[in-house]
Amino acid sequence: MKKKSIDVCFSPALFHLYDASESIVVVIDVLRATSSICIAFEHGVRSIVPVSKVEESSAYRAKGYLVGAERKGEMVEGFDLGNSPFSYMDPKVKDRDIALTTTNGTQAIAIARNAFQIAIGSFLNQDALCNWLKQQNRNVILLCSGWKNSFNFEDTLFAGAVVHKLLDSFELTDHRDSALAAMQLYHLAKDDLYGFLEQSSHRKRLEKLQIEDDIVFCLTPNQTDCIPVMVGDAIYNLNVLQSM
Ligand code: 3SL
Repeated sequence: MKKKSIDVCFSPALFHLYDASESIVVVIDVLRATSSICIAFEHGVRSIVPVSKVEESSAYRAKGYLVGAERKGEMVEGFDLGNSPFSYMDPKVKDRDIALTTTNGTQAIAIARNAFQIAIGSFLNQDALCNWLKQQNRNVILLCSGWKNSFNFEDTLFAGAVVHKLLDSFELTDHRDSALAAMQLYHLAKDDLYGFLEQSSHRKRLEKLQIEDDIVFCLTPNQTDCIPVMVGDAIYNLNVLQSM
């Protein structure tokens, strides 16, 4: 049987170049939206509705949702949750539905809406995600959220880690070098991801907010087996869906 392909999109602005209609798109925002989403499900969240605007998230409160909003790396005043994975390690999130907006991650999810399926990836669910992707018999596009439509290192490094892990089971697309580039970058960085990111824009941005702990945590692989997937307008934990 012909192998399925794996490809990397460095930025939401490039996503129109990809045909996602028959592919699984893995949305990646390592620092920090997709890491927080993975860890939220690990702590028992029922669903997360990703929305683009702060006001949209706020409107969900009336429907009984917890509401989350991040802008400029900080929780927006008046919301229940921001974008730190640690804020989702709280019994108050268990069994709750959450509406969430973040600067880049939730926008990237919106851009991927024409995909056959959307999954959420981060170092935190790396192996569970890769094992699941191997079983799907679908082309895979790894969509890096980047920063305001520009390339960033951390999302590309995770995309590279996934390409590296799936190389035996998938083939690289032959008309683009992004998957190869992501994997080669990952090989340069893999022994010290935190150190490799020292000069990176988002590490510096988050360090100004004194949240180095978030960065270290988000770069630590395999802290959950949750595979968040989009069903309709919301993200659910696939493991829970499959056990129903
Ligand atoms: O861009 C995003 O979606 C956020 O993850 C950015 S931040 O890490 O909360 O600053």
